[in-house]
This record gives sequence, structure tokens and C-alpha cells, in this order.
Amino acid sequence: MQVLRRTVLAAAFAAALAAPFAALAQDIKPRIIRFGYGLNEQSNQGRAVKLFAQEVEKRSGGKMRVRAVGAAALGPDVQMQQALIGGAQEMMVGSTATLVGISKEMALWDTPFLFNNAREADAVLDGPVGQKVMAKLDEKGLVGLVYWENGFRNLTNSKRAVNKLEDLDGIKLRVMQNNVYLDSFKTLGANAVPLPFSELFSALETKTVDGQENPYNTILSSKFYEVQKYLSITNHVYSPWIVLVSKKWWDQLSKDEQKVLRDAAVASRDFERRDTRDEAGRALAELKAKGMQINELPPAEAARMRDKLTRVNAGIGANIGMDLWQETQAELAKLREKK
Ligand code: KDG
Repeated sequence: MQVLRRTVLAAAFAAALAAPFAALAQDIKPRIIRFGYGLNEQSNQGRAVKLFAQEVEKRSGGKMRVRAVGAAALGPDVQMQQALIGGAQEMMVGSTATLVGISKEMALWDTPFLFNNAREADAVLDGPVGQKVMAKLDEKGLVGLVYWENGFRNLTNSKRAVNKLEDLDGIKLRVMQNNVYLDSFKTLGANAVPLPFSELFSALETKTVDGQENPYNTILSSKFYEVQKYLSITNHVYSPWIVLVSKKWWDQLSKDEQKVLRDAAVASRDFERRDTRDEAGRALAELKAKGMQINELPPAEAARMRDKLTRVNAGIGANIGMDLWQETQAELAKLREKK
């Protein structure tokens, strides 16, 4: 009986001693941030998420930790967007093109041939227009932090090289779930098929679709060269990614925590653009070495494509608001004067 009493007393004493440390441990338990993305861990998108996670841990002294989840394991872009709005997931990065169903102003970035180069893209996206478009997300339950570079998009397919617009006739071309992309490629004569990115490789492999369009980086990192023979360089649109936070969750954060995320996001943006451009510079040679047949659309055909696509998308301005459209055109005109 004595032994039992002593054992119970010792256990109670140990528990009392541990309680404050347990409470302390509770206090310093890091805030976990589930950050979803669609490409794989080895991609430019995955490398930038990893950098963001390192920056958050460093700037918060370990009090905030990013759990990066790639390859659309948390769902395709549109599903993750809804999870953020509902507060079931904290962060994601994805295409602005898949956001147009939530915020119509994002369609501005779908405009074919809007930007002539990365300098123009960075200046407009990071400038007043890009920030205005991003701020529209607040009322939809999302907080945009920064734009990353997906890149200029180019055509691949398994049937033939695209040397003239007519070569697109009848090609089953996967496009993002976005009306501008759908209308654009229908106008060019392709049979446009909207699919989430997560289903794209298998759709190409099973010939459910013949082709797709994406930047070189994605063609490389997603191994599309294994199921696509032809790469035709069109640079038909500059595609941004956007780093998003659930507003429900964001509003619970302290100002210091919000600053950690904003500063880490800027650092990740600058890293991602450098890293993506470095990789894109090497990608064509790598894709050729992987056996892809690469051709550039001849200038006359590129001009025909630009003419057709800018006409079919003349309505984008009316859709996003003519003030925003005209402000964008004015910014681009100023940039082009400076050259
Ligand atoms: O999560 C994948 C998205 O980032 C997507 O936008 C990639 O460009 C893409 C596409 O073609 O779906």
C-alpha cells in the first residue's frame, strides 16, 4: 500500500513539474502554413516555394513554418483557391488564368501579346496596375502577395510542327480552364480542350489531347518531351503565377506575422524570376537534346497569329473595365518610350 501511495505521489509531482514546460512548449509551437502548388518539387515553382519556406522560418525565428505540398496533392488550382477562401488551407501559388472565375480583372493577364518582354511584365505586374488587380482579391476572400513568373507560353503537340496557323486545324489542344485561352485557340482553328494542369501529362500520354501550351520550364520539369514531339515557338502570352493567402486566416495574424509573409514573398519573387529565367535560357537546348523537334513560327505567321488573337480578345478591356485597360496601355506606352 505504501509503495502504491509513493508511486502515485511521485507521478503527481512529475506532472506538476512538467505542466509549465508543456504550457511553454504550447506557446512556442510553430504556426504551420499549408502551401499548395501544382507543379512538381523539382520545378521552378517548387524551388521557389522551398525558398519562400526558408525565408518564412528565418524571418519568424522558427515561429512560422511552411509545409509545402506540390504536384497538386492538395488539388488543382481552382480547388485550392476554394480551400483558401473557406479557410481550410492557408496558402498556394497558381495561375492568374484560373482565378478569372473569382476575380474577372485577372483576365487582363490572359491578353495575348500584352507584354513584349519580362521587363514590361515585371514593371506592370509590380506597379500600380498589378497591385490594383491583386487588391480586388480581398473582397473575394483571398490576399495576393506577389506575382511570380510562369513565363511566355509556347505550343507543343504530337502530330506536326506548327509552321503556319492552318497547321493548328483539328489539333486537340489542352488549354487552361479560362475563356480567353479557349476562345483564342478555337479562333486559331484548334479543337481547344480545357483541363486542369494535374490531368495534362496523362491526357497527352493517352492522346486524349494532341498538344498543349506552356513555358519551356514547365515543358521540361513536367517531362512533356516524353509525350510531345514538336515544340513550336510562339510566345503568344506572358503567364504569371500569383502567391495567395486565405484572407480568413490572414486576418487572424499579427502585423509582425503578416510582415514576415510579405517580406518572404518579395524575396521569393525575386529569386523565382531569376531562377526561372536562368532555366528558360537553358531549356531549349535541353528539350532539343531530349529529342523534341523545335521550330519558330515564321514572322509573317506570327503576325497573323498576333492579329487574329488581339482581335478575338478585343473584348477583354470591356470585361475587366476600360479604365484598367487604358491605364495598362498607358503604362506600357511609357515603358516603350523609355526602351
Ligand atoms: O498549379 C499549376 C498552375 O500553376 C498552372 O497554371 C500551370 O500554366 C499552367 C497550366 O498550363 O495549367
